[in-house]
Amino acid sequence: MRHFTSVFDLPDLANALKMACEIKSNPFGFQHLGKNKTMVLIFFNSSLRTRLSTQKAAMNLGMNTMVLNVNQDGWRMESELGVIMDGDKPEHLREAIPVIGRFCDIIGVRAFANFESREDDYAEKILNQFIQLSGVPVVSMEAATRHPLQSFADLLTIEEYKTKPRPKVVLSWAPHPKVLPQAVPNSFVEWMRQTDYEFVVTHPKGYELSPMFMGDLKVEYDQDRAFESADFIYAKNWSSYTEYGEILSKDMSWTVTTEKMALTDHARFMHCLPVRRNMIVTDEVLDGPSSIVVDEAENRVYSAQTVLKMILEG
Ligand code: SN0
Repeated sequence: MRHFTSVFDLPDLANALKMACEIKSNPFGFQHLGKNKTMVLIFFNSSLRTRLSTQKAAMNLGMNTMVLNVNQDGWRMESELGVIMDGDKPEHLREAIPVIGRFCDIIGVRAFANFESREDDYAEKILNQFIQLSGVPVVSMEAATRHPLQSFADLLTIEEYKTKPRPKVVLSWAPHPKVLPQAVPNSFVEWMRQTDYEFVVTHPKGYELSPMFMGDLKVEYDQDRAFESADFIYAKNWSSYTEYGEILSKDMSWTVTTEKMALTDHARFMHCLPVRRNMIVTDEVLDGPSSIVVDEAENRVYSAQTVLKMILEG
């Protein structure tokens, strides 16, 4: 594997999951792979778990890491071609990317959707420039349309907690005060469709995800029906794809509550974090025994480490 931007970059998902479990039980077993290798992590957007877990994963493999927060400590970067650079952006991605590539062996990039144009976001303009211009392997740490390291950790967590071979997993939209990308739900759908789980997506009308991710998957618009006999509730907010970047609803009747969790089959509650308490989910659910959000976050280390190990092994 050279680059990692989606589930389809993994040569074999079942094998990758097996490797993640092995790494989790023996995290320092492959330290030789990263000796004298450097990973640069570039952030165009904020991060807590992705930054720390990816650095930890690289360090577990014996790598060195360097972090650049582009919009805080770097030069502001232009990404459009053919512009007269007379504004507030002194550096162009076309030089910055190959320069960064000369300083390291792997680049991790976080570049969210910027919601100026759906076409540009869904073309993954920033991520693809890194792939084209850096000369080194590139790992997505959440791009405009996907968050594959998160979904890998989510799948690993479900595998650890499932009590039946074919659990019912529900992705539920929930309200949020701000415009959020579709990357996490897109990716979650993409990874769940690679499993044989019973998988249900529920959201209010107008929040349909891109057909590119949903394929022939049907939406259950009744959240209560979707929750019936579920084993895992994966809550997430996203903004509209069809009315791109719009907030169409803040309907608090979609918040995950103890009453809603009671409709499930003792389901576990999952969220990628950071989570808006008492908007997405009540304190009672998040602080209660069904919540596995911290274990889910811990697994970010092992999903990243599996990916980095596969890249280091070529
Ligand atoms: C990001 C998102 O894609 O939804 C990252 C999740 C891993 N989440 C946010 O930006 C949350 C920001 C907020 O204001 O709650």
